[in-house]
Amino acid sequence: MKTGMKIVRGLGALPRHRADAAISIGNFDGVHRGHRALIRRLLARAEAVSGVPTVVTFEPHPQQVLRGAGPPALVTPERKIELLAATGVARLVVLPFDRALSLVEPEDFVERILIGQLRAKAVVVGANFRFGHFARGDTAMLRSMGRRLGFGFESVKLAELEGRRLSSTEVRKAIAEGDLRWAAKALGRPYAIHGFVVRGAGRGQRLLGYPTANLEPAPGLCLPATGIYAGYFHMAGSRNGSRRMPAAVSVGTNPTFGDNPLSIEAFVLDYEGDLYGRTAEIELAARIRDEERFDTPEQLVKAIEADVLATRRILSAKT
Ligand code: RBF
Ligand code: MG
Repeated sequence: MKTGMKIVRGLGALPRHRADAAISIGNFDGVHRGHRALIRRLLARAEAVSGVPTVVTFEPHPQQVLRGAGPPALVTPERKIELLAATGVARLVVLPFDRALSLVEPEDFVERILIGQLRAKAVVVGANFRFGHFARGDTAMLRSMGRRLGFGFESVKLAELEGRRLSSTEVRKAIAEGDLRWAAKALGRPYAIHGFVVRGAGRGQRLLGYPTANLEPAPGLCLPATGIYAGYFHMAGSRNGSRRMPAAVSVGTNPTFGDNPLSIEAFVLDYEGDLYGRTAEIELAARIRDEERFDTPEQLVKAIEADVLATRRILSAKT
């Protein structure tokens, strides 16, 4: 993974003698294949204008400020930074999004921030990009302002993947519907829920013989439809580095045992040991079935046995 991307929080933190820039602006939630295609165009334009390839993003998500809630996130802020750094972007400018910024007219945003502060010589955005007060700014405005004020402009068409638009919104929808296969294709990696392993009911171990690691997800993350999935349990920072292990994953309320809060649980294949208290990720590769209410724990055990076989089959077909 390429490192060395400089993170600049707020315009006040920009270097005093700053170089010209080629800029992409957006939320980049998930850093999916469409984002990476856009960033490849950014890198090409940056080269052409000898500018620093720069991504400008907002925190919190503008909808958080404008509507009181942003969309569920596809990655944690830390992971987004790692993924962006891996694309070869040299600088990430994180602008705090607040009321005042939401009121800036799009022409002022271009003149004061993109040109005045960031010295934009090229701007590359997705075709659906909107910005400025009332989201009045669009690609047509950027193109004509570029001609007038002397920066290059390129808009990148939104791609489709298997008849579905390649956008963060569609990836969120796919995850919420349980279509983790499409989500993985769109992201270029399986969707991963980042979190912390907490103590569960203990029933898996005691009653079923299938102990599960219960994941408390990081706040704001997109959660999949309830159901049983094939995936991986990935624990960070163990003594022997990070480990990625096949897992059969349940997302649901364990209806066989009455009313329970939603839990995200991984039965980690071929592993014995304690996973409590760890930071971990559960990667979801594909959905196996709906969660069911069984009459007896024995029936559930039979179903889990079949899920484990299905998990091995699905995961081995992928590698
Ligand atoms: N619980 C259910 O009530 N219905 C299910 O269909 C179900 N399927 C599961 C499949 C797998 C692979 C795993 C690991 C768990 C499943 N569970 C299911 C959750 C189970 O009830 C839970 O792990 C224990 O009750 C311990 O919390
Ligand atoms: Mg458990």
